[in-house]
Amino acid sequence: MLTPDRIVSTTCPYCGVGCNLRLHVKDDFIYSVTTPFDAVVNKGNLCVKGRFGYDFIYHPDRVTEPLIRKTHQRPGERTQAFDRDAWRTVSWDEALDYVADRLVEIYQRDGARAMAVYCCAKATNEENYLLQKLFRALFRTNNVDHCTRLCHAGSVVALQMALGTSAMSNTAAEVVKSDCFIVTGSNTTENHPIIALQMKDAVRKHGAKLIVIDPRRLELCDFATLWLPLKPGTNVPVFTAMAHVIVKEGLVNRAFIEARTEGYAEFVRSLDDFTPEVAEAISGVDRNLIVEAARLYATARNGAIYWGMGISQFSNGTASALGLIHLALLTGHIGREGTGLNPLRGQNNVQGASDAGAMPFHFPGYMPVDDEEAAVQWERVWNVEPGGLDRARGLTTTEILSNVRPGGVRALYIMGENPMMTEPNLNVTRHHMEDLEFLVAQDLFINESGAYADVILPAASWAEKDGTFTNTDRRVQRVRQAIAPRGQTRPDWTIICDLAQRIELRLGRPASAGWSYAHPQEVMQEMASVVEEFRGITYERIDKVGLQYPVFDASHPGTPYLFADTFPSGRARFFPLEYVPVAEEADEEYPFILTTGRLLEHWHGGTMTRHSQLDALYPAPLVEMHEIDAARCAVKTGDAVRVSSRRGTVVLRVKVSPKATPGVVFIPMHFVEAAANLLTIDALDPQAKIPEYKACAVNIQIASEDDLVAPEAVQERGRY
Ligand SMILES: Nc1nc2c(c(=O)[nH]1)N[C@H]1C(S)=C(S)[C@@H](COP(=O)(O)OP(=O)(O)OC[C@H]3O[C@@H](n4cnc5c(=O)[nH]c(N)nc54)[C@H](O)[C@@H]3O)O[C@H]1N2
Ligand SMILES: Nc1nc2c(c(=O)[nH]1)N[C@H]1C(S)=C(S)[C@@H](COP(=O)(O)OP(=O)(O)OC[C@H]3O[C@@H](n4cnc5c(=O)[nH]c(N)nc54)[C@H](O)[C@@H]3O)O[C@H]1N2
Ligand code: SF4
Ligand SMILES: [Mo]
Repeated sequence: MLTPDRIVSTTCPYCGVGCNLRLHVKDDFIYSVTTPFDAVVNKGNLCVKGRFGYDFIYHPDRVTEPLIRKTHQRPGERTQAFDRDAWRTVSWDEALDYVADRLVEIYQRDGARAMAVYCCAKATNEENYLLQKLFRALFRTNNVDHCTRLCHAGSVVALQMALGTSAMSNTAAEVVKSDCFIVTGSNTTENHPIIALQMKDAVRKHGAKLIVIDPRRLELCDFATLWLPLKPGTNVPVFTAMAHVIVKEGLVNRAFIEARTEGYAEFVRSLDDFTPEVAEAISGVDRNLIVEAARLYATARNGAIYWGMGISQFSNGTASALGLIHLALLTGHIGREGTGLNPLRGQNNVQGASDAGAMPFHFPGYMPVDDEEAAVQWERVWNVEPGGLDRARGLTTTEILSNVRPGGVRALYIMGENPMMTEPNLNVTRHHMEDLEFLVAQDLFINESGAYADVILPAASWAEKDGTFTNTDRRVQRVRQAIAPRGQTRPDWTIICDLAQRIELRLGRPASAGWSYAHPQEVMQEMASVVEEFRGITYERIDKVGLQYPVFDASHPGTPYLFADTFPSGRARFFPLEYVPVAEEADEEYPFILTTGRLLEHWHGGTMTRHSQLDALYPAPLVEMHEIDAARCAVKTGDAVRVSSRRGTVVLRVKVSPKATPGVVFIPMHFVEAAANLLTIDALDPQAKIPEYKACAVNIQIASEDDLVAPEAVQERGRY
């Protein structure tokens, strides 16, 4: 057995569960990862990514020096460059001076609306706080967003409308206190594996009843009392028919509705159209299953709802989430242990990046940008003259790219995101990227988006820096440096502060003390000085165990579940819903519905996991099909097929899968050699602006082996 030089306690960089990791380090090298049995979130368990997926930090493709593109790229002429010969290695001073010069030049010429930034749900709270501060305080723009827009935006808008706040209401581990819980639009086993373990415990050891509502036959169906296999995009009629049953059969919690909600009478009138029969006709789910599910959830002592992307990633995503919220409000299954409305947050720090203000409508702490009092408070803290901060809402992630044009967005700064893999309809996204005047990518690798950049700023990974992440149940946890940053890489927060000082100088603003922090701890203190919910969070208090915000003062113990007595909006609100179908239905020409999503072993655009030993576990993309559909296309497992939508084409192999339902095929989003987002549609939810990743129409044709491409070939071609 190797004796480690040190064992460093930190938080997993992958998903929102936020498992504790112990990194075993010898000679500045991480050689093993463990976790203790008493770790509060994960109790000795880790999934394959947390245990084995850290080795991307040592991959030879990692960028370890600042790079500037050799050729000057004009708008419309931008190309992808993965080949290092296309880049010049430069010093940090040269790189940061160049970035500051170009950003300031564009800002002084075209103003605040030309500037935009993508923050990063992989980076720390402190780093996201600083990056939004830079763009708000120095470039006076609210064009600040991040991948939350592509993720739970529909849930966030719905929860804000109905309850006045948007985070998960309860702690995931409380599922063992539920006697009935619904899991819908969440492939929890693969995407929140440790929470899935707790869900299985709830069923097996605590006798809870599980209802799965999902078009695919997920692993959790093996544990479920009921599985409702609905057609993609038909959440609203299914959930609203459940509400119909609950009201009609008198299973509502009258006392709760009267004391804590509004809009009930009008909502009840709107239910007439949503009978189980109507829902069956639209969704394909047997009406009896809908009735049974409604009864099971409504008559539980403690009922809980967990959901994921199968709710929010639709052009009717906000309505879908409202449909779930109504179920909790009708039954009063909220405000107690083992109940609640629980959108499972995806990235390790998407909750934290949102809290820290990486969003176009909100300052840190969800203080609205158009609220005068909020703006004044931040002006004071950020050394901005009165009236200096922009009071208008900024552009969202999806709108930032679609507004790239003369007179619109000209400069984009991306810290750790990969739109050229993760935004919908990549053949259009590509043109927006090409049309930028200036692009900076701050990342661990040159990913598919960074390949378009003028400058690459090499960032230190989570194992090479200090800070905090906030997990899905609002727990703020420490991230600790275990090893020295590789090569010249630097933690994001130091890059941002260094750049901000150079920008201040060029803007002719007096150099302020606002950008010199000795440690991320001071950044957290600055944020907590304004945001009440964080006021009681200090690095000292979260040294061993994280705290769940709100933490109002130094002695406040944190908040495992919300809404015990009241909602932030006072009363919670019902909203009568309409059913709006998905933008593109299957037809003769495109007879299958494509749904996209994730695999246990991989992460989004693959930048981290495909540079890890995890890649060997699932090395190539597969399209999952039901056996009936495979027979219809005359293909079997292993055959190459061409999958096409109205927007693009990919070639990959077939996997006939017991998870698939007839008529619906599944392609994971992780593989550049068959990028699922070449096919997806860019229809947006009108309120949340989230794209419809979960349904578009495709056709499937037999392809030849020669049509399959390797990931390296895609990069060499510079196109996909
Ligand atoms: N291994 C791994 N884990 C991850 C990630 C990763 O990339 N890899 N990403 C993280 C992130 S950022 C996120 S947001 C989460 C996402 O976690 P999930 O929400 O579990 O993600 P998806 O794989 O997109 O699965 C969505 C589910 O919705 C179902 N679905 C599709 N259409 C409908 C519908 O109309 N109605 C209903 N009710 N369900 C539908 C799909 O069948 C699927 O089971 O995962 C996080 N965890
Ligand atoms: N078809 C389809 N598309 C989808 C989805 C879907 O279900 N289907 N889901 C959507 C969802 S829910 C999400 S959340 C988005 C995710 O979309 P993105 O956020 O664009 O995807 P990631 O691949 O997670 O990008 C993270 C990047 O951060 C870098 N990185 C990691 N750690 C650090 C760090 O500490 N500092 C810096 N600077 N960089 C770092 C990684 O190398 C990587 O390049 O994708 C969306 N796109
Ligand atoms: S469940 Fe999520 S946080 Fe836990 S080890 Fe796996 S990826 Fe990391
Ligand atoms: Mo996400």
